[in-house]
Amino acid sequence: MVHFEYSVEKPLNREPELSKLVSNFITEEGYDRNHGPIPHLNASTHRVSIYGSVKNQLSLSIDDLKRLPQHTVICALQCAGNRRHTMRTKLKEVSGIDWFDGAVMNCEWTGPLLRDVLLKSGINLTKDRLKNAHVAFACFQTPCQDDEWYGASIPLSRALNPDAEVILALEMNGKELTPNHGYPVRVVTPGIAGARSVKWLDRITVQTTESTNFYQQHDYKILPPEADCAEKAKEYWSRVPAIQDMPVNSVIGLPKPDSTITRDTDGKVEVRGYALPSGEDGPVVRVEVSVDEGKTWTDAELLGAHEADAGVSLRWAWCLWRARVAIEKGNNRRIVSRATDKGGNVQEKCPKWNFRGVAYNGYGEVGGLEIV
Ligand SMILES: Nc1nc2c(c(=O)[nH]1)N[C@H]1C(S)=C(S)[C@@H](COP(=O)(O)O)O[C@H]1N2
Ligand SMILES: [Mo]
Repeated sequence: MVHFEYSVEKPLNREPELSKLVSNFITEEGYDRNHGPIPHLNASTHRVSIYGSVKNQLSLSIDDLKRLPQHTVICALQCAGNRRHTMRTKLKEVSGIDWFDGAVMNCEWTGPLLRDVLLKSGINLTKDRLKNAHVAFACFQTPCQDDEWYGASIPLSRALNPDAEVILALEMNGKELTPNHGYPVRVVTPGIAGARSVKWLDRITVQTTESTNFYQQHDYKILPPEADCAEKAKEYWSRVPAIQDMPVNSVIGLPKPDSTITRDTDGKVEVRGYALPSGEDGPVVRVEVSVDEGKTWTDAELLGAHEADAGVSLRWAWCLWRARVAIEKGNNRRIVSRATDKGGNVQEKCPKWNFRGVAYNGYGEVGGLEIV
């Protein structure tokens, strides 16, 4: 069930209900994040050009992309603004859409590796320029709220690394992309903020600098706390790096906040959620839950075993988890969670405030529980 009715007129931004989101390893109904209207493109005429510091410029049709070796990756795609609501309410007001914890989806994406497309073009850069080069993605199909087009870039070295599994996705969960999610082709950058996974992709450019687009230069950056208003932020945009890798994170999806929970006969309640690794450091290896604000922790069961048994790499995926924790009866009880990934990154209690409220990864939390 996909709603297109308002999607073509104004940016569609919405997230699914959290308890539903954490009930399936593969997300069928994910969030939508758009900085402009949603174009409905014709796959038979659409082309992606490969441009910039390449040996041969290319213009590839969707059929050309389908003829390249196809690669499938399961990865979480997360908006850098995910959990902004928590930063806003816990720390201080921030600027941006009031995302709760559902601006993330875990999907199976299929398409050619960006690496293969770049190698087909050939990179035309000397070794020393290669090091800091970027590969930029552009969509010119619709104007955005803050720029005439949508664009982003990632380090070229990441795109050329076969292990990084950056792909030009033609399919999501075994079906062609929907218009909302970038039909007929979008970039998928595992481990990297969703803002770089450009939808309705028109052009790929190998270049020695980052994308000049507004959303790379003046948004999606973790500004220092001194930059506490739009005016002060101005002097920081050019000095602060664009967000690439997302930080380790976990969120509690069940029980729901402000709900009444009946304990099992052993005095325990079930807690469920998702956890995300940091950038390239996945998978998540541990999730812990605490009913006493982090004084003591109980290990959660990680629910990825089935996928891992099936030989699926969980390096870029989220991890769904479940714990049964002993908790005393009472009002206004709170439960928190924290994740650790394979790289040893441990979720912190609370990150520093930043003006745009991006990359919030404080402990997962649920409050206002009445335990009976
Ligand atoms: N062309 C284009 N690509 C885009 C965007 C956009 O507005 N236009 N939004 C970006 C952002 S900020 C995110 S978080 C993801 C959201 O992808 P989704 O709408 O498929 O969930 O797409 C990215 N790619
Ligand atoms: Mo985003």
